[in-house]
Amino acid sequence: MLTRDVEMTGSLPKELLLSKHIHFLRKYADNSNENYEQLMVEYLRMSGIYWTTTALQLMDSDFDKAGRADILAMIKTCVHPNGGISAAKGHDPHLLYTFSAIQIMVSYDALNDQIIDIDKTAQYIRSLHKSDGSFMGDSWGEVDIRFSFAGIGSLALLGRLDTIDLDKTIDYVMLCYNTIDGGFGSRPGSESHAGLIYCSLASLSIAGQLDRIDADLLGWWLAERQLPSGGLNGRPEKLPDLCYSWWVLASLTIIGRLHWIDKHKLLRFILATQDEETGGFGDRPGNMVDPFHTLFGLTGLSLLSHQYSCDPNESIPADHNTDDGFDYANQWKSISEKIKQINPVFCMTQSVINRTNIKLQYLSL
Ligand code: 3PZ
Ligand code: ZN
Repeated sequence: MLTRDVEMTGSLPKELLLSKHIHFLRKYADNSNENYEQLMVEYLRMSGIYWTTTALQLMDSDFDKAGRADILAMIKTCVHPNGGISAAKGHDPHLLYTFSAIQIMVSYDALNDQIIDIDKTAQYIRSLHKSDGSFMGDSWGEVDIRFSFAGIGSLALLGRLDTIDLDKTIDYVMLCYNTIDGGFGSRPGSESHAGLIYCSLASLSIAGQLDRIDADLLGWWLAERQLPSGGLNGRPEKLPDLCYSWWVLASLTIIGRLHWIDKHKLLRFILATQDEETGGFGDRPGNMVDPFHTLFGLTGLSLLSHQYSCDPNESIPADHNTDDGFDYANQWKSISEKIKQINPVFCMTQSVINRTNIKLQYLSL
């Protein structure tokens, strides 16, 4: 069978370029109102701020206060009378941007700073919940399992999960489950896809219903996403893409099977997607960088390095070329010291999630 993959040749970065990434992201984050307008297209702006600030929080403990006031003021201009939040001022509210805004506010511990009316925003989310348990993204009515996660995740962060019938919501998520590979698609009967698997597992984790899936079958399918380059794809026959490091690794972490992939090979792929000049990460080695892939490069490294530093006795597989310019043992330790722990369900720093009362379920082998 032909494997679609990328070549890992030429001079590719082999170390984490931490200060370059901070510099790259600060161009977006500093003085947010002005720079976000220039650098992040409007229809994505709220999510762009979430990707950028979360990435910075992972690397920089002093980041906190710098852009806080500007960013909270920007969010306030996006809150609609119905409680929904838009990507930018003057745009229509949408569940995805409402979720991004709530994630940003929780990370700044600003839920009670009078930016939103929590009751109204919970009611907005409830208004998008249909009687079959599915979620629409906005009043146009499109249904997708991504919106189920955005709805459940938003309400969990607001402390308002009791606003909806959670069991019914999860029953709908389970309608999108594929018994053939243990994965999930965007709607009932749709093909499995790693991004949608992440959304489904995160929803099941929040609801404490992970026992409804076949974790071994799904873990196997997820581990098969790894290609010879070390990178991961989102479904069979596709090229590797850095953002799948996150969708796949977060999924494997939730089901307690992160060690089913070759983390050393993946480390090499992730580091190779950095841009040595500008900072930031792209989808594949040599490609253009953006804040989205920069966040998911860092979160992938966070999951891998923190799991590794918890288990320092784990050996490097014998088939690893020790001449490849990598000092694996030291790399893992130094990366875990530079990047904070990420929460695999919410994609927010673990210290922020620890401040909340949210209970999450994880499986173990
Ligand atoms: C990217 N979106 O639809 S998007 C996204 N993609 O808003 C943001 N991997 O052209 C950035 N591809 C870059 N900064 C890409 C978010 C997509 C995912 C596209 C992509 C990622 C490969 C082609 C969907 C959460 C939220 C949204 C998505 C997935 C997960 C694009 C294309 C699409 C989009 C934005 C820009 C550069 C950044
Ligand atoms: Zn991608």
